[in-house]
Amino acid sequence: MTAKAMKRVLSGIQPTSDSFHLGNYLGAVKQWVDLQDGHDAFYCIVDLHALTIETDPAHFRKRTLASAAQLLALGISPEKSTLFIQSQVPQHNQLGWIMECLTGFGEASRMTQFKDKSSKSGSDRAVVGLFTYPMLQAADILLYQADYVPVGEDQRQHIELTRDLAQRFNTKYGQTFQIPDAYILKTAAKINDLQDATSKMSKSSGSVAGVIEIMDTPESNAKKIKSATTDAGREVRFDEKEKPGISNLLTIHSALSGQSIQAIEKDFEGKGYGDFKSAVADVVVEYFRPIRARALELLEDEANLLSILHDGADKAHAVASQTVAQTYANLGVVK
Ligand code: ATP
Ligand code: LTN
Repeated sequence: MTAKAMKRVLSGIQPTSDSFHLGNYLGAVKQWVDLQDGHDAFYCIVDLHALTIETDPAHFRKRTLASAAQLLALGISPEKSTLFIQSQVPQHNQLGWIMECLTGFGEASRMTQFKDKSSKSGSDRAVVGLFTYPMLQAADILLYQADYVPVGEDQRQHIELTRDLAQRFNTKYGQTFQIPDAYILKTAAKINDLQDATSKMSKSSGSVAGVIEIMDTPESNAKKIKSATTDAGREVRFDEKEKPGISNLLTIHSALSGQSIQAIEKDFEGKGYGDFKSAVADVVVEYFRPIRARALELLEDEANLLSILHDGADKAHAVASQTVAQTYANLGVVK
């Protein structure tokens, strides 16, 4: 199938930590890898979005490159997908501004991610970039005329806003943007914290022991799984209400081993939590061992990594510059 005949997919991930965690992979990146086949896929490391959180420059650079290396090691193929760094395509900022001029103040104030994040840092300390974050995200998507945006449920509201903005622009200034659909898999695993199985695994949760990082050593990850809090009783059974800890581990095992939850429950009939946790640790460690090694290898050869990203940025630029040119023309911007 030619790129033209394929539906276009776009998604982004923030380079806000040294390593992606298991939730990022099973909830997001795994879908990206699957969608590469049969779609014209654009995947973006959204470093400008990550600037809404204060970081030091050395960390920022390292994390951006580490994100790229991990995406490649996890299976994003530069032959199939366009993988690039957002800041290398300045059209994101250009269209971001247009989106800001189209968004109502009240509309932006209703974004729940903004409300959550700004209340966490205290509204006096929150930066304006956090408020305009969804408009930059809308630009990321609309620049590429994306048909589908694979994201987690938490991003649904931002995709709705993006659709509203695209429709508003098209109505006022003439057909310019494809209206994108959120692509949210019900079956995409939501992974919880190993120490607190009722809250999601998250880089900002603060609980280091509850988060499985892809770039962490096999020993450390095995230890974390073996010390995961489990529940009352001894039966390995999927029951999110009564047994959130065991259910979370069953979800992880099943997603990585490809075995059904029922089959795993059956394997552990009559065995205790200890045996089960050792088996989950093995599955996780063996799954990520070659991926971590590949990511470290990619990071060793920075010139090669940068060349992949520059090629991606060139391809992205070709599409994005056309969209901005059309947008400016429709707005009556003098050329
Ligand atoms: P933060 O803690 O800063 O909110 P995060 O760890 O939640 O960060 P994001 O960068 O917000 O990660 O998310 C990247 C992608 O990973 C999103 O598509 C999100 O839906 C997905 N994701 C994040 N955490 C999980 C999780 N625990 N389970 C499933 N998917 C997740
Ligand atoms: N806001 C998203 C990251 C993101 C994104 C995008 C996702 C930025 N731009 C464009 C999809 C499409 C997040 O926090 N996960």
